[in-house]
Amino acid sequence: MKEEGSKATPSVGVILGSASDLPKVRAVFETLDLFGASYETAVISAHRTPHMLAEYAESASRRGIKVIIGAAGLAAALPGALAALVDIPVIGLPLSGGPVNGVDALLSVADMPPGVPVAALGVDSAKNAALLALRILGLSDERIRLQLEKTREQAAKDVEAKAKVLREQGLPVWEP
Ligand code: RP5
Repeated sequence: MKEEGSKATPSVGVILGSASDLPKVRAVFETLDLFGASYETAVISAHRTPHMLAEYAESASRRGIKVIIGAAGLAAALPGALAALVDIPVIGLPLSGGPVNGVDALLSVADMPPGVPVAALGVDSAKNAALLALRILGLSDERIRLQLEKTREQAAKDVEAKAKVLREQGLPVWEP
């Protein structure tokens, strides 16, 4: 095993089942960056590199990674296999592609046996995967919690601003 050195442990592990998943996972990195959350990433396949997966699970637990996002397509065993080996919260991000376009990945991530929980996201819901990870970090990080609060408030304002179009179209808009 390679020496991991004295680098500070990042908060989030973002694990991709394949390098080909990167375009669909990009929003995870962008969202974590927006919040200044620290993360590390790797390509680890539950089926093709199972030993590396076990090694990563052990390393993440030992170093104190706080939450893991596992993103994979097809028969997406990655998040579940990680969850089987750690007590860290694991977020499963099923990815589209293949003959049934992500339904296989969605079911593989969602239908975990009792005792091995994975927080299953929607297909390609990369932004939500990051936001859920941030909410977990926000439990013990006041800066992130406050930034999440602001983001939620801004989202409400954005909806209101966009809804103006109904009034502009002369429609009878209900007001609270
Ligand atoms: C899954 O198989 C990966 O997560 C990816 O979505 C899919 C195809 O992988 P590649 O053949 O492109 O490496 O395990």
